Order: sequence, then structure tokens, then C-alpha cells
Amino acid sequence: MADYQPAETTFAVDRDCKTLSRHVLEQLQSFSPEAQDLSALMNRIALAGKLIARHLSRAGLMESVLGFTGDTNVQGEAVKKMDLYANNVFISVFKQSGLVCRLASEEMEKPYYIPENCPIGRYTLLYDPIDGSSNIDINLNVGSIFSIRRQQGEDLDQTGADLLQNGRQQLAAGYILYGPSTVLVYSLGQGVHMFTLDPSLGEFILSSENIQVPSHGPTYSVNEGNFWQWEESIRDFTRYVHRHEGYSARYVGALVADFHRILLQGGVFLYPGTVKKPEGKLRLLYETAPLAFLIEQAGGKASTGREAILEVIPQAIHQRTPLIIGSAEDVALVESFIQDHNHRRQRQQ
Ligand code: P6P
Repeated sequence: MADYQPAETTFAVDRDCKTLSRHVLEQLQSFSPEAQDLSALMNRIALAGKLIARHLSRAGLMESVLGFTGDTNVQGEAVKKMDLYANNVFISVFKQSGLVCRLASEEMEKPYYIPENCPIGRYTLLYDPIDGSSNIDINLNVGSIFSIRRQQGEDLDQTGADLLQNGRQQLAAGYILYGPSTVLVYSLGQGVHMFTLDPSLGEFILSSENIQVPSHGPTYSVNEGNFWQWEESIRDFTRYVHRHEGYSARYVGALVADFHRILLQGGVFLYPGTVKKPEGKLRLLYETAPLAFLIEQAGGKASTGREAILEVIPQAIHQRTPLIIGSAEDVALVESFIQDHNHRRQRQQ
């Protein structure tokens, strides 16, 4: 009996079998308990993405999707019904998982502990359940951003103090982008990989491996409505791109969507500090640090303008940072304007 020779069609079948959980084990080249944990973790995140995508797809037809809850979150932002739904989805998918003891979310002032998972669950999920929720009611892109860290110590006072470490402590990071298709992009520190949800299978299937951000791109993505609030260096960068050919402005108003374009096509996204918010608007632990982890894995850069995002040590769970992220050359160009201004300011002193 000749050895079984898989037919040509096996490629398509094998491709459809490249699910997220299998990919994680391939990435780690291991079936160790930690590898199995991370594979199961990513599978739960994928389940959260599927549940949120399904809910979003019926927005407008259901009561609990559009509009506001009437509450304000710890950020001082009006809470959308979808923010609350998505926040609870992430909590629910990790219950009875034994994986995650603690979740830290944009929507919750303090970390949430899943009692039955503590202290056996040695992982913490940090997440922005719905990023860009102002886009929901107008059917534009929104996303979920996630970061996974190992819990260090028992956290007996339940303050999550061990989370106040720089972004290089992240075990994994990624996002789910809800758009014409739902894609999940993640990294375990071994490259950046993208999966596309096949609704007919209910699975995220590998669609792009080892994504590398171009060293330069035409896009600059920033809310120029804040121009009057910016430092002069950022204004000078904006004047530069206005006066030089080859730049295009693109701004969706959802960080995940703007980042995804930059990751695939190059360019730079900025959310700089302003007079009113010198630290900017975006949160470090579950927005800028996870994306910085990804962009560095993809060969790009992420900076506050003065230091690498992944070096920033947070003083609080909801700490914000300015963000300049994208192609290495384009981030360096923005930084050069900031450095020029710093040098000029020093010479004047
Ligand atoms: P602005 C959404 O609220 C968000 O946190 C990010 O997704 C997005 O990049 C940013 O705020 C948009 O803020 O001030 O430009 O509306």
C-alpha cells in the first residue's frame, strides 16, 4: 500500500485549518502548559471577537447596541451600550477558564477579579473592549484592543500594582477590527499575524503572517481639529506635510482602524498631547502599549515623542501617553521636529 499522498485540494483544507489556537502552538513550537494556556487564551479572545462582531452586525435592529447607557466611565466619557456589552463579553468568556484571574479595562476603574480563577489563573487581560465607540451609531469601524501580562505576585490588596511595569512585560498583544470583515491581529513576540473571521465556519483563519510595516508611507493620521492646542513642534510637522507632495491625511476616529491602515500601508498616526491634555487622550496599558508591541514586532516605531512607548512605566492603570506610531522613518521625522524644538528651547534658556 503506497503512502497516502494528500491531494492538491489539501492546501485549501489545510489553510482553513490554520486557526488561531493552532497558530499559537506553532508560534511557540511547544505543547508546554504555558503554550497550551496562551493558545486557550487567544481562543477565548477570538470568541469575544465573534460575539462582539455578531452584536455589531445587528446594530440598529436590537435595543442594546446603539446609544448611551447614561453613565460616565472612569475616563469621564459617556458610556455607550456597546461599550458595556463588549466589556462584559470579555469578562464572561474568561469565567470558568482557569486562565485569567484579573481583567483591567478602560471601562472599569479598578481591575475585575474572577474569583473562581484566582489565584490559579496566572494571566491578566488588559483591554479596551470597544475602541472608537463614537463610530458605532454611524456604522463605521470600531475595534477591541488587548494585552496579556503574566500576574506577578498574589496582588492580595487587589490594586494590580504589579501591572505598573513597562510594555516590554507584555506576553501577547493585539486587536480585533470590526469592519467589512472582522480581522484579528496579534503577536506573541514572534512576528505579527492576521486572521480573518470566516462567518460560515465561525473561525478566525490565518490570512497574513509576519506582517512588516513599510519603512515609509504616504499616510499621516491625526485629528487636525486639535491643531490650535498642539505644541509648536507638532504644528511644524503638520505644516511640513501640508507643503510637501506625497502625503495624504486619513483619520477614521477609531485608533484600531487608523493603526491597521498604517500597519499594512505605512505612514504615521499621531495623538499628541494638547494644552488641555498634555499626556494626550490614549491610555497606555490597553491602547498605546499593545499597539507599540505590535508595531515594533512589525519593524516600526512607537514613541511618546520623547521616549519609546514600550519603555514608559505607568504610575496608574489608566495612565495616558501621547502617541506617535507607524513607519520607522515617519515616526523619526515627527520626533525630529520635537527634538529641534527642544534644542531651540534649550538654547534660549
Ligand atoms: P478624537 C476613540 O474615542 C479614541 O479613543 C481612539 O479610538 C481614537 O483614535 C481617538 O479616541 C479619537 O479621538 O479626539 O480625535 O475624537
